[in-house]
Amino acid sequence: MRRISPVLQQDGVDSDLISLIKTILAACREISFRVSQGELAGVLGSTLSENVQGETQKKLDVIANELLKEVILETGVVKAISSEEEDDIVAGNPRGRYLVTFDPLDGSSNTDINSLIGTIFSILPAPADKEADDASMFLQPGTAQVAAGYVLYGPSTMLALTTGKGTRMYTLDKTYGGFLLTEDKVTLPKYTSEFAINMSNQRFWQAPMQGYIQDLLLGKEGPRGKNYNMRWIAAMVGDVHRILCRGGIFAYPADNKDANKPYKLRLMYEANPMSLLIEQAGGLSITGTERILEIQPDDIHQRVAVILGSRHEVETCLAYHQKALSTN
Ligand code: FDP
Repeated sequence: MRRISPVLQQDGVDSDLISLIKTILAACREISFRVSQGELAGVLGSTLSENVQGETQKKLDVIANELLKEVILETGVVKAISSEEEDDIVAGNPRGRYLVTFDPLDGSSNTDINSLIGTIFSILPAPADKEADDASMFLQPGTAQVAAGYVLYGPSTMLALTTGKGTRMYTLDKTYGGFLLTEDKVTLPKYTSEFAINMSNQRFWQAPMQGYIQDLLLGKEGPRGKNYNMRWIAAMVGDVHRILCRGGIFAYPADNKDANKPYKLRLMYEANPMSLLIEQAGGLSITGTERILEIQPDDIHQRVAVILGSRHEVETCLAYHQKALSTN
């Protein structure tokens, strides 16, 4: 079985980028250990970082954020980081070549019930002509990502990673402490009969999404002519992992539950890295009107509608949106 470095070297990935990815993964291994300690995490402390010892009464998402921030900034190759857990960006080395964005613990409400959670990360090139504390550096479309991935803390700890040459999966070998390649070429089936959406929001969705899901629910008797199954892990990282494993469609569409917050998921910390992983595995990722990876961000914390997964199913969902636009 292959370790991660030779695989990335074979893909021609820059050595600084390889060491940055490996540093992120070292932090994720530590997070994996902490997560596995569950309720004991705040009592028993760390295996890796001296600095967070003694501060372990904090919640796991705060601990994960601090671990990642600390080790990433220590690499010297990162100009700034942006985290879902931080209001502002944190400056690093002014000459650093990379920017890192991350959601330290996605699906964090699942921590209380010992269910799936994960760390999502995205790496962008750092513009040389801007100061390290200039947040506008991060406002690059998802197509600019040089790497994206997540580490899923489940019954086993798994990494899904892309550097633009397909999506691969690795499994953490806890006996030797490293990630080993377990799926060389993740390929999404084009067709699916499984969907993931929080159905409790149904009445708040816009008409195209209502129509699309209604037709899935009609099953064999409806226009889609087959029965669909539903899954909802309530952690995007878990739902996307299932889709990378066996196909499906995931949607967190716009809703009018709260007029000030029509979208739930974050572009830079969730939608962009997941969209790259999905597209690199042959799937599609859209908002309903546009390709997510082409969105020009205007704020580091902005939120978007997300519809991603098996190509044919996402295209079908898109057709409902386009039809509504053409009849308006
Ligand atoms: P969470 O708020 O628990 O961090 O990041 C947002 C997210 O989880 C996604 O991971 C998940 O898909 C979604 O929200 C869950 O939303 P619901 O609360 O509507 O189920």
